[in-house]
Parts: sequence; structure tokens; C-alpha cells
Amino acid sequence: MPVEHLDPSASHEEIAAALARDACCVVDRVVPPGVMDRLQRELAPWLERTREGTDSFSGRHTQRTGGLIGRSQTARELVEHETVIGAVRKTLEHAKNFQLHLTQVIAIGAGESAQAIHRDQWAFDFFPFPKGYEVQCNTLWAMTDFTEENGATRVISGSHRFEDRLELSADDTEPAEMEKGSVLFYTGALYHGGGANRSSATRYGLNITYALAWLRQEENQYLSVPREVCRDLPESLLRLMGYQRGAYALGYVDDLRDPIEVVRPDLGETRPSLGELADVRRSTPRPVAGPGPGTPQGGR
Ligand SMILES: O=C(O)CCC(=O)C(=O)O
Ligand SMILES: [Fe+2]
Repeated sequence: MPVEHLDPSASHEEIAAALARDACCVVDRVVPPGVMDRLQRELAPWLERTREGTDSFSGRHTQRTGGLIGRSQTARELVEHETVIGAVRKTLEHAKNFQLHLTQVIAIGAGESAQAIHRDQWAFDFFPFPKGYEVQCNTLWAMTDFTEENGATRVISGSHRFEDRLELSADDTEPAEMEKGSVLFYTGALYHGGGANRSSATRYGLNITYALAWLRQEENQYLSVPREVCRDLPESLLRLMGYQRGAYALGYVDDLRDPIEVVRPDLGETRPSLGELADVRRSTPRPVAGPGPGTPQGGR
């Protein structure tokens, strides 16, 4: 089934509804192509010197450049893009909070072969999350047009309902073709993979992913983004990067301090505390969603 395309004006609810149904969708032309050119220019010094992968999953003709919060103002803006944050919040609303999971330009070079079809949430040690309990909401921004020929991401719409740990092939997938400036949204449970690049030019995609704040981040933001840079970032972005507590108590600093206080002492509480558990319990949605709520994935 081809991936659904939504208008640039799609609401957060419409994007989240498409994700609940198919686990993926493309929102067309979220930003003008010039924004992608600016991102490319800002990152050029790092893109040039990034080495290709050393295994077939990373891609032996693919460069992966990260640490983007510290390296590009445009990347910072896209991480907090209103359309994305609203759709991610809606998709992950069954948990108390979410955080940035990784920032990475994926440059698939000419001649690269197709990546193995996988679920991104397998990064969590293949933990069998309950079916319908989404732990990630991901974006892949097209920095160049994505075509079947140049390695557009291969997706299987609706595959969040499949069994876990399947070995699927490119024949089971469709290419998520899209214009530069468009965004492929997909959840951690979608079966997908980078496509083979049979063109003569590099396919550039900006992968920005978000995950529940009680899970470990794939890209370590605390060590990837220099402290001097952090001091000048907006509070909302710092919290998204993980300078916040995950759920009730995860990640506090020494005497129950909010981690944001370490980088922004001006935002510290005078008498730090975690808050009343009863209040937090009341304000946290019950973690059920989608088909078969509460059913362990191993039982599917
Ligand atoms: O670059 C792409 O199209 C997708 C890559 C991917 O899925 C991954 O590296 O996890
Ligand atoms: Fe992936």
C-alpha cells in the first residue's frame, strides 16, 4: 500500500491519526526547499569529513552525521518545528513526556545497496513493547528529493500490526517518495529501511527522532552538544534534549534537582522536589493505545 501524503496544512491530529492507522505518512512541503539548502550549507564542514559506515546496516556508502543541535541553527529550528512537535506530542500522549532521541543526516551515496528492513524500536534491546504502545515518533526530512531511484526510504504501511522480529525484504515495501522539504513521519514499530541508491547523486535525509522520556536516548545529547552551546539554547529545546526529568523521577541531579538547573542555574527551583506522586499519577495518562491494549507483543 503506497504511503499516504498529507497537505502541508495537515493538523497534528490528522498526522497522528495517519500514524495510528498506518504507522507512517508523508507531510508534503513542510518547509520551502531553501531551508534544506541552508541546513546543507551549515553542515557542509561536518558532512564532508564524516566517514562512511563499516557495516551493511549503517551502510558502507552512507555517511551519518550527528550532533546537529550543536552544529546547525536550522537543525535546532527543525527539531522544534511546530508541526512536528504537535504531531509527536499527540502520538506519544499515552506517556507523561517525550524527548529527542537522535539527530542525524543520512547521506546515502550512489551505489549503496538497500538497508535491512527493521523497526527502529529494536534499538531498545528488542524489548517486546505492547502492540499499540508506541515508544517513538520519528521524522525524516527530505534534504533532496526522495525518489525510488535515489534511495527513498522503503516502508510497509500498517506494519506496526505485524509480528515482531520479522525478516522482510524490499519486495514487501513501497518507496516513500517525496519532494525536498517534505517530511516522512513514522513510528518506532514501522518496518522500513533505507533504499538502494541507483542514481549518480547522494540522497540526503535529516533524521530527527523522538522517544518516550523514560527510555535511553540513542544519541547522547549531554555529550554530543557542548555545554557552552547549551547555555544559549531555549529552555524548551534543552528540556527536549533531556534536561528534564523523565516521567516522575528519572534523571534528577543530586538533591532532587531538575537537570535543567545544571545548564541554566537561573531556572532552578528554590526548594527542589519531585512533587507529590499522587498528583503526578493523576496527571499522567494511562499507558494504553491502539489494537490490543496491554497485550504483550510476544503474544501476537
Ligand atoms: O535513510 C533512510 O531512508 C532510513 C534509514 C534508517 O531507517 C535507519 O538508519 O534506521
Ligand atoms: Fe530505521
